[in-house]
Order: sequence, then C-alpha cells, then structure tokens
Amino acid sequence: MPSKNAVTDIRTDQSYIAGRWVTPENGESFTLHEPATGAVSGQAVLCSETDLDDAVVAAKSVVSEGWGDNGLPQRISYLQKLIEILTKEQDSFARCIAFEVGAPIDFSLKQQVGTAIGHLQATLAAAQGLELDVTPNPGMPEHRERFEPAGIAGLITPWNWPLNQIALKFGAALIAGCPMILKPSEYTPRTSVLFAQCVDRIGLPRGVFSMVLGNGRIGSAMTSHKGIRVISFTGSTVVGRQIATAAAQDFKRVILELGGKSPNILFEDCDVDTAVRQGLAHCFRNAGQSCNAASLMLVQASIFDRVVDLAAEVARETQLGLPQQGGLHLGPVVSKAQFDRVQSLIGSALDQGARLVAGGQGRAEGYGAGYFVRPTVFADVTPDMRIAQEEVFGPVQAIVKFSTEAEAIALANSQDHGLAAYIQTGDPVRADRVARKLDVGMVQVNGNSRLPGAPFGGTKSSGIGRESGVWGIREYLEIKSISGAARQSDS
Ligand code: TXE
Repeated sequence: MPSKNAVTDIRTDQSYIAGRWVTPENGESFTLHEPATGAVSGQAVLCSETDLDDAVVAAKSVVSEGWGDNGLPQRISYLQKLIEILTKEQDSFARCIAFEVGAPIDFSLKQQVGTAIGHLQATLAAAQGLELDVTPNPGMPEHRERFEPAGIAGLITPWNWPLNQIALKFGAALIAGCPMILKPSEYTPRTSVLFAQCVDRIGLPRGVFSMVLGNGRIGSAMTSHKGIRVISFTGSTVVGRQIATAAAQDFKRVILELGGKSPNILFEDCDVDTAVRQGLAHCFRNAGQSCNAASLMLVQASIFDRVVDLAAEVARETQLGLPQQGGLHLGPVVSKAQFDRVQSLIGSALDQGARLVAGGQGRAEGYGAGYFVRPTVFADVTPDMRIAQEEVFGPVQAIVKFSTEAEAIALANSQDHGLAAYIQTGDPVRADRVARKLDVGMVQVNGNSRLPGAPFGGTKSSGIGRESGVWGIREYLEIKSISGAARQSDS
C-alpha cells in the first residue's frame, strides 16, 4: 500500500479536461487539512468558468462525433475495464480516503472502496440487461420507444463517501451515453484525482469525461451552464434547493440526493440487544457522516429505559482511533466546519433539554488535535428539538419515546426528510404494514441490507430521483416515442 507521503504526493494543482491534465490559470486554491491532526496538508486548485467551458466544448464535440448514439456494448466494455482497474487500485483508494476523510483504513477498504466497486458491478449487471430501443407491440415494429442519452451531465459530489458517490454517478452516465463533467468536493480532491487517473487508463474518447476541481462557485456555474442538461448532485438540502432553482431556469433534469434524519423504529417485540447494537453502529459508522445514518431512534415506551441504558453503554465502549490504524473504530469527522456544526447541534440539544447519557461537547479524550467527536447519545428527545429534525452528520444518536405503532409512524413521517427508515420487530405482519406507511425512499427491516442495484434515494427534503442499478441509469435517459419507422439496425 502507498505510504502517507504517496497520498500527499497526489497532484491537486491540475484538473482533467478533455483527456488532458491541465493547470487552471486563475491561480486560486483551497487549503486542505488532515482530519486526524487538523494540520494543513496541501492546496487544491479551484477551476474557473473558463475551465468548465472547455470541458463542455469537449463534451459537445464528442457528442457530435456520435458518442451516445450507439455502442452500448462498447460502453459496457469501458465500464468493465474501469472495474478491473479500480479493483487493482483499491488499496491506494483506501489509503487516500483514510487520509482525506479520516475514515479508518479497514472501513475505507471494505466499505468506502468496496461499496463503490459494488455499485459499479450492479450498474454493469443492469447494463447487460438494458434495452434501449423497445417495440411494445411485436406486431407493430414501426411503433417504438427509444431511450437516448439526456445530454451532457454535471456530477457534483460530496466528501463523505467520496469514491462511492462518484462511482454511482459515473457508471450510470457512462452506460446511458451521457458525456460528463465531474465536480468533486473540494475537501476530497485526491480521491477524485485518483479516480480520473483510472478513467484515463480505460481509453474513453476525449471529452466523454472531464473533472474540474473546485468549490461551490464552480458547482453553481455548472447548474446554470446552458450546455449542461442533467445535474446529479449529492450534498446538503440547502445546496440541493439552490441547484433545483437554478436548474429550473432552463429545465435541466436534476437528480438530488440530499441526506436525511432517518428514523430507526424499535418496537417492543424486537431483539433489543441486537437492535441497539446494530442501530448505534449504523448511526456512528463513518463517524456519523452518512446520508442514511440511523440517527433518530424511536423506541416503544415499554423498552425505553433498557434501550437507553444499553445505548449509553455501547456509546461509551465505542473506540476512536487514527485512520491509519487497523480494526473497527471511529475516526474524526472530515473538517473543522463539520466538527463545529456537530458541536453546535450537541449544544442545541443540551439547551433544549435533551438528556445526555453518553459523550457530549468537546474533542474526544486522548486527542490533542484533529476533529474527533465524542460518541454521543441523547435520551428524552422530543420531536420539536433541532437534534430530532436536523441531519447532524456526526456520531450522535437521538432517542425519542413513543407508545403506539400509529404514533411511531406519525413521528417518522413528520420529518422534513424522507431518505431511509429502519424497523426492528419480531412481527413480520407489522414489519410489512409499517414499511408501507413510511414516507421514505428506502426501508430496511431487522438489519437487512439493500440488494446491489436496489434504488437509492428519498422523498421530500431528501431529494428527487434514484441512483444505483437500472434506476440510476434511467435518470440519464430521455424517452423518445417513434411512430412509423421500424428499427433498421441493431444499435
Ligand atoms: O455540503 P455541500 P457541505 C450534509 C450534511 C453536512 C452538510 C454540509 O448534513 O453536515 O450537508 O456539508 C458543492 N452549487 N451533507 O457543506 O455544501 C460542494 O462543493 C453547486 C449530506 O460539505 O452541500 C460539494 O461538491 N454545488 C450529504 C457538494 O456541493 C455546490 C453529503 C456538497 O457540498 C454549491 C454531504 C452550489 N451553490 C453533506 N455549494 C449527503 N447527501 O450524503 C456547494 N456545492
């Protein structure tokens, strides 16, 4: 595996535009910090609108040369090559993500990188069964439905699962035949540079993929760029709203994955020990920085005290550690801004009268530097508190009491967000009944994971559209209805 130096040696003074590494001329940069120490670890370039224009021009020219017209098998083979390369490079990515995000090395390799490759494999499987020109009535071949690339796609990604979010968007846009311009998070440029280096090795025509490093300014320029027809964004609800507003000006298609405050409902007939341990692990993993974190535990009154005691014990036993250290533990959160945001939400819970049973404000004991948050649990949280409503994105579990099933459903559905929900119960009839009533995009019962390629996304403030598998690919396709012209070739 590469050393820490190899990670800091990854060049972040260039962007990948039209198949070449270019140094943007405006000379602006973003200062990078290592989450584990808080120390400055480098500078990343901030591209300008000119760089974005260059990427769009190259994307347009590759479309005019026929990219996306035909050639699904060829696009599939590019994706296969990429999966092979990423698999060979997985240790380098894991090392890089551990350094940039602060995610522990084992978690980085198995979860951060493993999930990203898994998503690309699911996209590949979906692509192999994809029909892009369909004759709904075999007796009338001149009436067809044709799925065509929706246009140049702008992909704007966050820092929390930096490779995974890129992989989800890249694989789907590639298979759909959309040229794409990636704008990764300014906090994790190295992971995206490594990714672009891998893409460079698969030999795509120049202009199919460009990557512009930068912050919200260049992201915002993408959302209002006339040449871009699709924006796929993963990030905060606030920015998602700005993107939807900007994209509406010329009716760009938007796919928005905006995070959540996902309820985990523990009914009295569940296996309490397993439910609490799994629930806390799900809330805390990646230092709480996952959009689908089970951060709001709703607990039936009869098991409430037992659950709170066990949750406090589990949180107190949770080990923190440096990202480079092996084993199961929590690392720091990604940045000072994120650390401060988490501290402020812990403070708001204290001010609003939630009962602190583990953790609390301040940097975790034993760490003189770095953005280490104390694993924290609040009991007696009420639905009006900020900690019950807002995404914390840190290892903070809020616990709310309910009495009846109807009350649990009402509490879960009162959220502005609607990304995911989790149900813990020994009663399969109840599991099905409650799952149907929850206003969210994804429900997981008794610790079951989603299958590869299952649709990923949410309702309400959690966004619009779905990623992963065939659902992800469809978001990048327009449907054309053709009447009076039968298909004349295999493409
Ligand atoms: O997100 P931003 P931040 C949530 C989480 C976190 C909070 C803030 O609650 O605490 O958001 O994180 C780009 N137009 N999530 O500030 O700002 C930005 O450069 C276009 C949930 O990091 O939304 C980056 O590439 N793009 C989440 C990306 O948007 C803009 C993952 C995300 O940054 C832009 C991350 C603009 N005006 C944070 N402003 C999830 N859904 O998993 C910024 N960006």
